[in-house]
Amino acid sequence: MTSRRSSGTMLLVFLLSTMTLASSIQKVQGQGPVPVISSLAPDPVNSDFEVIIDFDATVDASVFPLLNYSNCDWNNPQSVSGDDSIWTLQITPTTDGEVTVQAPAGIYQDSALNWNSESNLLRRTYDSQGPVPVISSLAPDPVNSGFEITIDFDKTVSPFVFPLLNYSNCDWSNPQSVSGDDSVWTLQISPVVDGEVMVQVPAGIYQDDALNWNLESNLFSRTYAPHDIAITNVIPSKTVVGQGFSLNVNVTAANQGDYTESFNVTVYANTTIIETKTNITLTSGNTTNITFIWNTTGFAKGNYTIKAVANPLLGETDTDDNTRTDGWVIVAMVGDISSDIPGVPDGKVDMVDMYEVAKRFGLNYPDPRFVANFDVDGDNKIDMVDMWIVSKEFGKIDP
Ligand SMILES: [Ca+2]
Ligand SMILES: [Ca+2]
Ligand SMILES: [Ca+2]
Ligand SMILES: [Ca+2]
Repeated sequence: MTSRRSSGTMLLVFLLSTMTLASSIQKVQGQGPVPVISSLAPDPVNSDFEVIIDFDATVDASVFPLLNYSNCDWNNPQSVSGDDSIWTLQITPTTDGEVTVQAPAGIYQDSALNWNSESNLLRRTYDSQGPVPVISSLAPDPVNSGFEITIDFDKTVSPFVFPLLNYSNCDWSNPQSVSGDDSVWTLQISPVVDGEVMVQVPAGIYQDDALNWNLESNLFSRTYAPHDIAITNVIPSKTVVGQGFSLNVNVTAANQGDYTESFNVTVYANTTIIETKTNITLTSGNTTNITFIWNTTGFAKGNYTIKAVANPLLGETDTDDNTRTDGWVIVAMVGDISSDIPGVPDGKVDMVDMYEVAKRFGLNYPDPRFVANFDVDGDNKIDMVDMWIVSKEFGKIDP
């Protein structure tokens, strides 16, 4: 009996403890459903987007007006699970900024009549505006040389955007990122010719984080007004000169820039300076003729190439045209002014040379028949003096 009563007590204890356990399980199962809101939309987002609400229990559409939401409207709830526990909802953001959606606690019950607890807070940043790049420069206007511009793209970009720029009357080079996030860059601009230089970032060449395409930038412009002197002509007055005599080198300089300039011009025979003229003043757009005198005393006989150089101006970028090499002069034995090839000395003073002077005897510059080579002393007259100089040397052969 004792043992039977005893086993009956143990059964009771077992049953009681089982009931207690069942009661505690019942309490866990008695917690309300926990809704979860998610979305496949990127963050930031630039348009309407869909959210998925897993209610964790069957609900009907009457639950939606009870949602908490900010900076948006919702519409079109669609049940996407057979038991109406999972729904989708279209969210239409109102203004740029944070959009939130949340299911509050206590708006529906599960089959055991437990009220739901609140969902997670779904957040998205709504950004509907494309970035607006801004181009600026510290360069003055007008500008007289190459200059730097700064482009604030307002978003991170890579160098691939640069070939997509719109630009006119210039080249660009050397893009450099100057902000840690690659949103601000500098670029070197090299104007081509006088006048307006323009640079613009066109719309639609890069996107922000919300995948909005950029808008076009301001139209950046500068007037390129360069300092630019050029030597446009170098003409020696003769191609043959007796050693020790003089000739003229006529140089034409042009001011192709936009400012009155003062500059120096040097004329060379090969690499030897013939003469430098300083402080030549020339107004914008004008030209001037400058006569240099080359006294050939001390120059070895031979063929000389004539070159004129205008010193580059401060800030001048087109310097190639400051040097012009044009024409040549033979410094020859006095009296040797021609040969079988007219006007080319042959190292002999003979009848050919005499004849060239005699044939033009009495002609004075600027008679079109006047030939400077045969005006031996360079006084612009072919006369007895020239005849005399040649005849005095008659028969000489250059050693
Ligand atoms: Ca030029
Ligand atoms: Ca120049
Ligand atoms: Ca000769
Ligand atoms: Ca003469």
